[in-house]
Order: sequence, then structure tokens, then C-alpha cells
Amino acid sequence: MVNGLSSASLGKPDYQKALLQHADYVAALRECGLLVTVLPPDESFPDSTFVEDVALMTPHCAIITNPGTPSRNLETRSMFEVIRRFYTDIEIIQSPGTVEAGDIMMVGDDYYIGISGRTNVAGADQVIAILQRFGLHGSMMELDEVLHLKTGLGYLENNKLLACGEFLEKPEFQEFELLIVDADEAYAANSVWINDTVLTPSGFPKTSLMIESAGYKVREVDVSEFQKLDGGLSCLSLRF
Ligand code: CIR
Repeated sequence: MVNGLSSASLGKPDYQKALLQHADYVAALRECGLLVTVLPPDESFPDSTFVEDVALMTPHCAIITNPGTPSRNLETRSMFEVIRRFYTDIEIIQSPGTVEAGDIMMVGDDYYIGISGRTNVAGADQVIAILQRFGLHGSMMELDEVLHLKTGLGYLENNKLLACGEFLEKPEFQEFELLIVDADEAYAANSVWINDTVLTPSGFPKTSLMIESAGYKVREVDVSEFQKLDGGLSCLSLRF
């Protein structure tokens, strides 16, 4: 993972530290009541720890994506076997469509899809068509500033949405109660709601306090080594 893609200029991750942080992340998921399947390392793909990007897990079907980054594209191969353990209905995004599921945020039956450097309109169209077949709804929006849609957003249920930067002005999100993340804590916008606890990265005290004040239990997880690879909390797991 130390050779993963990065634009962060935060240096190379410390591998031993990353392992400890990953173990604490898994512990946090378990504390929230989840049953966690931990996959073996896939040494061919340095970014494969960011499992969120290779599949979208809906209540009705799983969608294997088609990552838009060449170095990540074949991460999906080993995930297919894993996902088959949990889903009978598995759909697959086909080229020229590209999708990375970090670009997809689920809000109940609605799925917001970011058009980014990784996810294109042809890919998003396929996702929307699949969702519609299962009675779900998808819509797309252009992204300008972030790697993935969920880099700058975290849906905390109860109509509350953590957001920063370009997302504050998006008309699609004006109906939500926005919890505005300061620009100097933008990384913490990618926090994850699980069974009324919010997992949030450590080191972002204003955001942590804001989430707590909004009525949630907060569990901080140090993911500094994954931040060095542009990866957030949500990217490290597929929750379904
Ligand atoms: C990448 O550039 O693909 C990885 N280094 C980081 C992916 C982070 N995933 C996510 O935001 N969903």
C-alpha cells in the first residue's frame, strides 16, 4: 500500500503504522455491531485496501464497478469471488463506462453519483439503469475539486449531511440539514454513520465536536497513513 496513488504530498505511508490503524478501524466497525469480513492483502494492487471503490452494495444487488484508473482496474477480479458469498444478484459495469464507488453516496433509495476523473457519464448511466430495475433511483452531478464524491461528503442519516467545499452550494443538497465542515478540516467530511455512531478521522476536533453536538456518538479512528494516499474512512470498507 505504500506505493498507492497519491496527490496528497504528505509523504509515504508508514506500513507498520498503517497495519495498526487498519486493525483499529476493523475494531471500530465491530464496536458498532457489524460483522466484519477482513480480506487478505492483494499484493498486486497497492490501492486495493480502498475496497469501497470496486463495488456498490445495495439492499437488492451488488454492482461491481469498472475503476477509471488503469492501475486499479483489475482490483475487481478478486472482489467478485468475495461478493458472491453475500449476493446472488451481481451486476457489472462495462467499458467504456467507468465507475469507482467512492463516487456514489446512498441516501435511502437515492444514490448520488459524482462524475469525476474516475467515474464517467457512461458508467453512471449504467449504474442508474441497474438501480432503476431494483426500484432504486440514481442521479449524477459534476465534480470539480475532489477525487471522489464522498471525499467531501458523509451522509449521517436523519437528513443530516456532512459537507464541505463545492458541495455546500449544490442545489441537490439544499434540502438536507448541512453540517458544514471547515476547509481546514475537509478530510473529516468523509465520516461514516453506522448504527448511530459516527466514525470520524482523529485530528479534526471541530468536526468531531460538531458531529457530537448533532446528537451522535463519535468514535475517532486514526487513518493518517491512508490519508497520505488520498483515502478516507469510508474507502476502507464496503458496508451493507
Ligand atoms: C486512489 O487514488 O485511488 C487511492 N489512492 C485512494 C482511493 C480513495 N478512495 C475513495 O476515496 N473512495
